[in-house]
Amino acid sequence: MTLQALIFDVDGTLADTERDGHRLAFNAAFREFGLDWEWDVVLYGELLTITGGKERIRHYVARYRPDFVPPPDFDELVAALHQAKTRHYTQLLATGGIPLRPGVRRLLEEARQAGLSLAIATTTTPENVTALLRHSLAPDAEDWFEVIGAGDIVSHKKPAPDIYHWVLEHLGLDARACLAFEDSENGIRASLAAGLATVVTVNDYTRNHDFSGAMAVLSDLGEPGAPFQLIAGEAAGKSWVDVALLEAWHRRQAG
Ligand code: XBP
Ligand code: MG
Repeated sequence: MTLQALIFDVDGTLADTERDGHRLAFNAAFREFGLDWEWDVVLYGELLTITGGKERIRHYVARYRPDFVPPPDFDELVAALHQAKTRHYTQLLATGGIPLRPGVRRLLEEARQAGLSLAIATTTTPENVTALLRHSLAPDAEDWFEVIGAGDIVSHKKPAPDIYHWVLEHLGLDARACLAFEDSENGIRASLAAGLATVVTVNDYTRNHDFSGAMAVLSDLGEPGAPFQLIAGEAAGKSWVDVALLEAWHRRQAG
């Protein structure tokens, strides 16, 4: 089976959006609502084990704020907080706040030229994906992706495989014709459970995660003149990820 599509996670994979993006937007929303909640860099790393912003807020209240008595309309409060967070986050992206990770633009462009389909599988809110693609990749970048699976369209977020199943179904492809790109343990658990060979690029929040089962674990996708570091797996002697390396990985996975 030939390689036909690449499926990308967003947060932490396309761009380092968590520490100086989502985290700041959550804090801005809390301030806007007069709450004294402040997620510092270390605490946010712990909170990232819970995927999804609304789920993360609920987890924080349950685990870290025993003093907070949830009002009867807590569900609405969480929804409103999360809407404000999305507004702050997309505003930050609109000012060009967050660049793509090394090699991402180059690989996406090369893959398109090679005729591979591109897709996205993420737990983040659809507006966040659109804003990142538009402002950090290209004004028309949404059109580069055949399928964008995001947020609440599935009821179980990563590490459940549901979002990957949804994307594969909409691509009309078997998992064996695709490669996934992830940055976190929850992410690779989801992609592997959907039967996808997965390439991992780590970041500061995820470098100590368990990436058992990954095709390769890299510092980043690398660029000519700025090689990746190979953390686990095999990379055919290459120092940046290109379509030829993806095809080699894909052949190896097919056995
Ligand atoms: C990472 C996440 C997201 C974001 C916040 O998603 O867990 O929840 O931190 O997004 P992925 P929302 O790596 O799968 O893209 O607040 O919009 O839920
Ligand atoms: Mg991620």
